[in-house]
This record gives sequence, C-alpha cells and structure tokens, in this order.
Amino acid sequence: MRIEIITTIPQMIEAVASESILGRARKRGLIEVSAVNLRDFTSDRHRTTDDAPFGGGPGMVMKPEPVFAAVESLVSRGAGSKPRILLMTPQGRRFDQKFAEELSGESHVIIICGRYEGVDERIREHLATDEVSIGDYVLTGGELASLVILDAVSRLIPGVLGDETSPETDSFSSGLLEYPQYTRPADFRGLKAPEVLLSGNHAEVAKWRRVEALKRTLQRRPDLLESAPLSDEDRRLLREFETETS
Ligand code: 6GU
Repeated sequence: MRIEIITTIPQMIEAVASESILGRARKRGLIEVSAVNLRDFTSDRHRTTDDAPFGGGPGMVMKPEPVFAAVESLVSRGAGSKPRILLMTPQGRRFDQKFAEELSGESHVIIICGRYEGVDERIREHLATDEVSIGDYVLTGGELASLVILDAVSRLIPGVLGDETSPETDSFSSGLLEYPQYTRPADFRGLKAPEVLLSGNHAEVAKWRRVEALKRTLQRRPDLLESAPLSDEDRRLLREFETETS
C-alpha cells in the first residue's frame, strides 16, 4: 500500500513514519510512505501555500493551485490506479476502526493536511474523495490527524505487526473493550494478579477474559454493546451484571 501525505511540514511526518513499527514496515516494503512537501508545487518566489479569505475575516486559507498540482502529480505517477484522496479537516467524517479497515484495503491513499483556518472550498468539492476528522476537538493542522490514520491503517496490513500479534483480537475489532492484562511478578507490593490467570486452565482463562471485557464495556462504553457481536451467554452475563450493580 502506498500512502502519500501532502503537507507544509514534511519533517513532522518523516519523524513518526521512520520509527518503531512503522519504520520497520517501511524498510520491509510492507508500506510505502512519502511525505510530500506542498511548497514544491508552488510557482511563486515565496512558495506561497495560503492567502487571505475572499470577503475578509481572520485567518488564512489554503490556496487551491499547489494542492491540485501536488495531487495531480501523485495521481499521474500512480499508473492508472484510482487513489482515495483524503482531506483532513475537523468538519469531516469521524475516523474509526471500521474506516481504518476500509482504507487498509486500498492500494493508494493520498492525504491532504488542511490547516485549521480552512482550505479553499474547491479542494473539498473537486479534489478530495473523503473529508476526515479524527474527533471532536480542534488541532492546529491536519498533520497529527494524518499520522493517526497512517498508524491505524498500517497496523492492519498483514505482516506489519509480526506474526504473533493479530489485530483481530483488538478492542473495537471484537466490538468490546479489552480485558485486563497482567505480567510478572504475580505479587507486586501485595497487589496480586488474578489466580485464574496463573492456573494454566485455558478454558477458565478465556471465560474470565470474556467476562471482564463485557463488564468493562458495560461500565465504560455501553454504546459499543449495541453493535458488538454477542452470544446468548454474553447477553445472560450482561443482564446478571446489570442486576448486580443496580
Ligand atoms: Cl483532521 N484537523 C484539524 N485541524 N483538527 C482536527 C482534525 C483534523 N480532526 C480532529 N480535529
């Protein structure tokens, strides 16, 4: 999968995409990430990417010409593939695990980092295929948001996490929050790990984990239970917790 991020701050993208799991995935050729400098697609001496809004008012607006030129250049190099073109903006569709899964099936994704004051409307209407927000708060620009997308999508690509970890057991993929985890020592300053996890009884461990995941989801994110795939036994347990706590 090829992911190209158009930004005036390419160092910010490079700094994250070169480290740890993403850095390794790139070296191994599992993902191709490029930080594309928007200023390379300007044609004036000052390499201008933004300008004052027509009609007046505060802030600056991203100019259309460099963004169109950058995207068109990347699309033409893409050898006929039709890329998804994401515009990062707090006004976009809220990014979630389902959206990450959808994007992980694409072969080419171009991400335009908007600045928060705004981008020329013609970019939204005639260039972007999707407008994406990562949540209900405002960032200074789309760079951090684009990195969130890059990270969440990359880890779903086969091989990126290594063979032993599968994203299928994630919170949100299972539709539930994760069960609590413990490691050595079994007794830390008198705080004990649950006996059942030390028992070696795999069936009992699996049952305990399911119960804890259900309890935690009911307490913290009951909204998730509406769409989580639940067995009859899960539903019975949930009714039991609900009567215990009321
Ligand atoms: Cl995509 N951009 C900005 N500037 N702020 C955000 C965002 C994006 N998503 C949430 N807040």
